[in-house]
Amino acid sequence: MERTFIMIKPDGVQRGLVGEIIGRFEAKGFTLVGLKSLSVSRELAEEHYDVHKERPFFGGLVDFICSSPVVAMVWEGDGVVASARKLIGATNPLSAEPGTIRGDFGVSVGLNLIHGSDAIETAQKEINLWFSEKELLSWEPTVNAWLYE
Ligand code: ABT
Ligand code: MG
Repeated sequence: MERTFIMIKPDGVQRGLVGEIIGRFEAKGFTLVGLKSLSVSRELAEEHYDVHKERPFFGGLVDFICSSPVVAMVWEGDGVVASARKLIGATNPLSAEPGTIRGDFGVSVGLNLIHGSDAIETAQKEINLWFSEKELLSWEPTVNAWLYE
């Protein structure tokens, strides 16, 4: 079953949006298989955003992610990687559609509340980076019988 890595960034946690954001993934019908809150080390943040390391915003981005606690999660379900990106909305919250997390709650690119893996391959890499095997569950909620034909 497909899995994706989702992180509520420091601004989402500080603004008290953790419950609201988790609720959207639950309501959609995805399955929570990993969840923890943590203070992110520079090493982890730099590895996570490695693709952006040559960009001018890299240093500030790493500072931001390490600035206060985040909530890291793994969600599972058919097509969850692409669907989660849709629930999250465009990178710039000002152009994100209403009804998406960034569209409903965000106003700036630097503080865009939440991260979601951008492809199945990236998801696998990010899940391995943020979670150990034993922190992840393997289970199927009985409600899934009413979600998938
Ligand atoms: P992430 O889910 O955080 O990876 O965001 P997303 O994939 O939607 O957007 P990308 B392009 O990966 O941006 C990564 C983080 O970098 C921030 N950023 C990006 C800037 O601050 N300035 C910029 O010009 C760009 C392009 C936004 C993302 N994180 N935050 N916060
Ligand atoms: Mg990205």
